[in-house]
Order: sequence, then C-alpha cells, then structure tokens
Amino acid sequence: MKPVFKILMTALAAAATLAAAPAVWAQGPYKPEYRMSTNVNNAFALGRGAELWAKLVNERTNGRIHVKWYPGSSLVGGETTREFTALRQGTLDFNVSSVINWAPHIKELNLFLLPFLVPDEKAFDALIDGEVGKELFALVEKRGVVPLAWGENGAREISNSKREIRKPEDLKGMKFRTVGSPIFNDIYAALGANPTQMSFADAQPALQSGAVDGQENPVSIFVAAKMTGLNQKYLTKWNYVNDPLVFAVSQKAWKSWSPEDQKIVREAAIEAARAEIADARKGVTGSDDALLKEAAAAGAKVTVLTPGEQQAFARATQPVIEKWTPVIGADLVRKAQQAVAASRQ
Ligand code: EAX
Repeated sequence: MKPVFKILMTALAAAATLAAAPAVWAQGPYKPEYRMSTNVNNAFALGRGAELWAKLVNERTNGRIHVKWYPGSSLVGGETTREFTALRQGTLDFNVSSVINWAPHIKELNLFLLPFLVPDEKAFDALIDGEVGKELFALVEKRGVVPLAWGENGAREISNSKREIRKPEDLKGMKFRTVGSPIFNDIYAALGANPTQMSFADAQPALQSGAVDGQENPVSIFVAAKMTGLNQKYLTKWNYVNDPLVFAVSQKAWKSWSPEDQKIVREAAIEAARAEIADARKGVTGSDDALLKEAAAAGAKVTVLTPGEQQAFARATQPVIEKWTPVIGADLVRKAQQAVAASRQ
C-alpha cells in the first residue's frame, strides 16, 4: 500500500475510533469530587432531599460522579445567598437552595415571594409543574446554572417572642429576621415591623439573645430548629409565602459529564425532589396538622388565621405586589395568577 494511502487510512480509522468513543472525552475530565452545598443538614427536609440526591448520583454513576455534601452553607462561609454565585462560577457543583436565597440574583424568582399569591399546595404545584415553572427554569439557565428539579421548602409561617399575631397591627414595632431577597424587607415594613436581613445560621443566636423578636419559616423548620427554645413562644399559620427549592448543578460540571451521566443526575434530582416535597409536607397538609401539634407540645401558642384574617394581611401587603410586579415581570405575574386561579377549579 502506497505510504500516502496508508496515512490516509490510519487517519480515517483514528477519526472513526474517536467518533465512536463516549462523548465524555469531548466533554472534559471528571473531577475526583463534586461539592454540594445546602444551608441546612438532614434534620430538615431540604437536607434530606439533598442527601438523597447525592446518594442516588454516587450509586447510579458507580462513583464516576462522586458528590460530597457540605451542609451549613460552609463552602460559602455560611452566607447562603452566595451559593448561586458560586454555582454560576463553578466553584460549587451541586446546590439545593430555597429561592429566597436565589431571588436577589434572579429577580423573576421573587414571584414566589409575592405575599399571599400561593394559598396552598395545589396552587404551588400548578406553578412549579406548569408553564410558569418551565419559564423560570429557562430564565435560571440563561443566568448560567442548570436547574434540574423543583422542591419545596414549605409554607412560611410567622413566629415571635412577644405576642399572638392575628391582625397586621400585631407586628407593629417588632424586629423580624428576614432572609435573602429584599422583597421581605418591603413586606415587613408594610406591616409596620422592623425587618433585619441575616442568614439562617445567624438568625438562631439573634432569636436566642432577643436581638430580633421573630422570624418566618415553614413549620417543619420551626420544629426541626427547636425554635420554642429560641424564645419563639407565638406561632401563626398565615401561609403568606411558599418558597420552592431548586435542585441545580453548575454549567461547568454539567458540560464535563457524558450525556448518560447527565441523564442520571437529572433523573436523580427529579426523584429526590419528589421525595423531598412529600417529606416537607408531612404533618402540615390538609387535615394533617401533626407538626402544628408538635410545635404546641414544645410550648408554642399556635394560631391559625381564618380566611378573613388572612385577607386583612393580603390587603395590608398589596402595595408590595404593586411595587414588585414590574420588577418580576407583569406577564409572568399574570400567568402565575391565572395558574393559581385555574387550580381552584
Ligand atoms: O432553607 O433561611 C431560611 O429561613 C430558610 O428558610 C431555611 O434556612 C431553609
């Protein structure tokens, strides 16, 4: 065989071999360890969902993608609002976070934090499982991370050390720890309270010392964080906000994986998020009020607002919706309101 023909045949054979190789080499080398951040540990539904996701990925990729979980937002110095930026920069590989901590970076995610927009789980599911959820994931993708599944932190209830909360004026003058997005400052200011932004890690000593009078979190977190031991004597179920979780990975990690491993990571996220939502709703859904009973047994005076009492808070915080609708996008807010209304049928 003539030398030039031989060289051509060798080159063609090499090209054919490379083309048949799994896409992994085209994607880039795998890291020995992929780092996952959450702000809470497995005492909380969020942490258990993240732990399950990591377990499923490690098992199903036979360790090709080895996920190491770092709770307490320890990779970002405890500042949970820094997780999104670390994910976008690729210094963090996996994140399960409540949108309250992403909303400062992606203004459209404040949709879920519009007060009294989402009355119950049915409305919540209509948003995350419908067009609005898809549209928000597309926006998140454009901002440089790969969202894979929606989870649920839970309906956020309000607690404090001073008095029962039944009507808007009951918050007057009280100092409340707020979190992540500035929309919470507007909501508490509209109710005559003094909001103070701080991380979840800082909130617990601040409640203990009386530096702040109250906070707001799902009942599952109120109970798991033993908040009656943090002077939280009064707990009001007002369902003012239900913040979803996002199960996401960095684009840098995602692009380094083979299509087969990407599929494994995505499917594991969807499976773990589904289990996490069921976990987060235990004891606080419909007639199942076991968690409220647990909070009462721990010493909290539990108040459940009537629809009329809830309406008074919705009226008092209407100006916040008017201010934030153009920030979020009027079209997206309208779609969400229509999806919530349709979920009433
Ligand atoms: O993500 O910071 C908060 O209040 C969060 O709801 C809590 O850490 C779970």
